[in-house]
Amino acid sequence: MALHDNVGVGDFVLLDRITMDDFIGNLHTRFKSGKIYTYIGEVCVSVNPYKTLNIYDKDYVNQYKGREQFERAPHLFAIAENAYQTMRRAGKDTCIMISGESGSGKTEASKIIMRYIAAITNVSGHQEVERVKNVLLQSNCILEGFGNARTSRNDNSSRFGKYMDIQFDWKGDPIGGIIENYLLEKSRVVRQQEKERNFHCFYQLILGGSDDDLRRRDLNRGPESYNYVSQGGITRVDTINDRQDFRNVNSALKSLGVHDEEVRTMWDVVGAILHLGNISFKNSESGESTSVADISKGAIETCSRLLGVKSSELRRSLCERAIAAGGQVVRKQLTSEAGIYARDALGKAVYERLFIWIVNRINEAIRPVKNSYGTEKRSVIGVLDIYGFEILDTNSFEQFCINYCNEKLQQLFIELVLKQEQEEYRREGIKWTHIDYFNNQIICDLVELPHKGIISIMDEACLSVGHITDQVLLDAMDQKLKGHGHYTSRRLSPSDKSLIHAQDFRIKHYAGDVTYKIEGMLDKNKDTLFQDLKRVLYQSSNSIISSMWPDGAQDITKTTKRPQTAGTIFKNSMIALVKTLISKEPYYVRCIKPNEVKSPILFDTERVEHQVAYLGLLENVRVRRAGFAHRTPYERFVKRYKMLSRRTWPNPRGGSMKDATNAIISDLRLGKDDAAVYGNTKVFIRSPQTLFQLEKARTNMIPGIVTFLQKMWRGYM
Ligand code: AD9
Ligand code: MG
Repeated sequence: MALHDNVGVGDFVLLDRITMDDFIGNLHTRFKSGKIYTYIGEVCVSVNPYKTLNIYDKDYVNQYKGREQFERAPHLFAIAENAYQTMRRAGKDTCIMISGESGSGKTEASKIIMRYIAAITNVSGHQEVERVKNVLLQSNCILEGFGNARTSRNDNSSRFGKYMDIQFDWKGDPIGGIIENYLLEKSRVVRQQEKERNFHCFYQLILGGSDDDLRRRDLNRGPESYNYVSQGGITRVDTINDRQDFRNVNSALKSLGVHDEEVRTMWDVVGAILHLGNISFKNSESGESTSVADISKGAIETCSRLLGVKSSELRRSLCERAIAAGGQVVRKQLTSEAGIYARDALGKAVYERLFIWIVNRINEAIRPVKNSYGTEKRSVIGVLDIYGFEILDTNSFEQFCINYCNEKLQQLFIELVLKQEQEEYRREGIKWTHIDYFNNQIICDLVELPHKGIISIMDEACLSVGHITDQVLLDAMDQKLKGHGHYTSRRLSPSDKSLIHAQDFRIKHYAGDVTYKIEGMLDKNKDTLFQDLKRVLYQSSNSIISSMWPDGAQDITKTTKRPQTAGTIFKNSMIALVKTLISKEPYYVRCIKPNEVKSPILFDTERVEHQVAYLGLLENVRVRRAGFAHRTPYERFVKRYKMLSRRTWPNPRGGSMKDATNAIISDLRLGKDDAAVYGNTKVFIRSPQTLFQLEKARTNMIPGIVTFLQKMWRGYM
């Protein structure tokens, strides 16, 4: 049986004691022998093996296809199979939520799940379904090219959140999908920390583009020569083949049906950003205005050409700012500092719009073709691969959003796991015992409540007139949040030595304390791009680029509604995501990173403990167990153990399956009378020992049964 693959226990609910040490011990034992998956009931805990395991091929697919979860060793395939079967049998929408910190294996898990679903569907070899499957799989490499980057923690770190619905027809074959993306970390386009890179696509173009590709974009130097892609001091990564990836992305784009002209534009935008980053400014003699420095002449020309805009216009919108005053447009000269700010804001915005355009373009390619009635019932399996909880040396607006996202998902996890369990007990007519669980609603509220939450306070500051600084924002937060158990700052806790800077504030997250830097928060939340720059791009002679900037058409002398802040947009997208997830039958994969050095052998107990704690895995086992180690439908129980009682072997004599189960358990005299509790459709077994005894008895019986069957067969022959 799957739960006994002889290496630790395959399901944490079977542990004798649910302590941190026992939990970690089991995880470690299994990791050492390459068993990276372990269940907590229907939740799959996965430890990143940091090596290629031979457990995903066709043979493995066949082992899991059509099987029940507990029939085979724990595996992601079983979770995918569960979600697929629930979707098919019950016609329910399902979703698989993959969580864990950066580098724990979420994206790999999501791809393994997608590949499994592709492998088990379309048995009739329908051509259109084959195309859809191919497109769904291929979309990954494009999204990774433009949305992933090397960070200090993961060579292929996803810098955006992704939720993908795979849609199925009534036969259970994929007919399309839709991707939702969340908050791309666009600040990376213009700034990278030490040992980190910009998004992969920049290096793919420079290192993989043909002579023609490079000549067209005046890219005649190595990545080291471009300011936007060389700040981290690392441009090549051992585990990444940018040259090959450039080819893969282009061929994936082709198989999605993206036109040549669109592909050319995508790479033109990437090239334009590379040149944009090389534009520098110098102040005028008086020091008040700026002009694009002479050395940048080539850069601005090429950048403009690639974006299809007039270089004089681009130059002007980087050196001046148009302000509406009394129905008139007044032009104000910018300082060189402000010029750099405008340049970087432009680089970030151009890249973000390109990324959104790409996601939309992929969605167009995977949108299901309507059947002739346009009404076909569809079911979906959603796969969520979103950034994990992050504590970096310096935490800014991005980490604040990412960690808030993880709070929301943890909250959902608690609600759904508890709810699912309680419902099961109610259905089965069994008494529920209360389990203590840390409820993180209070932290979600701290971030998102109207008026009192941090996002609201930030928005108020952004919308105020006058000179509002980050310090003013921090003062407002201190004032409104003083006394909140999960918020503090240097001023509120002067004796706290861990709050080093006066401009720091700290949130006590469910996963740990994170100190955020207030500097830059207002700016990132406001996320302004001057209207001049939008207008220049809207007027691009390249219609694809122009289509990315519909808001550039606005007349700046007309007052328009202020655009929503980045924080509010993110908050709303999280609320929408939770709504989508809650409407589906959930399955979970909880990913764990065994060490910080990408080693396939090192198991850093302290780091793993921390993750187990904040993922709430021990509580998860306790809830799942709530007094019972195992539960199984009567039919399945009898099928497996019927040889253990004369009353049920070879077949139960009359009575219900519940009676037969009772007969087996009482004939074996499995300890106390309350070893098992009988629900409406399932038997609930109290202790792991009882289950082990059953299994042992079964194993002992098997040789006898084999002899019995052999004799019987001989009798026939
Ligand atoms: V991040 O939050 O996007 O920074 P992820 O997505 O959790 O992170 P990812 O899936 O990218 O992590 O895994 C990191 C690396 O671990 C991969 O590039 C692989 O080298 C390695 N990995 C992860 N899972 C597996 C696996 N099942 N088998 C082999 C794996 N290697
Ligand atoms: Mg990832």
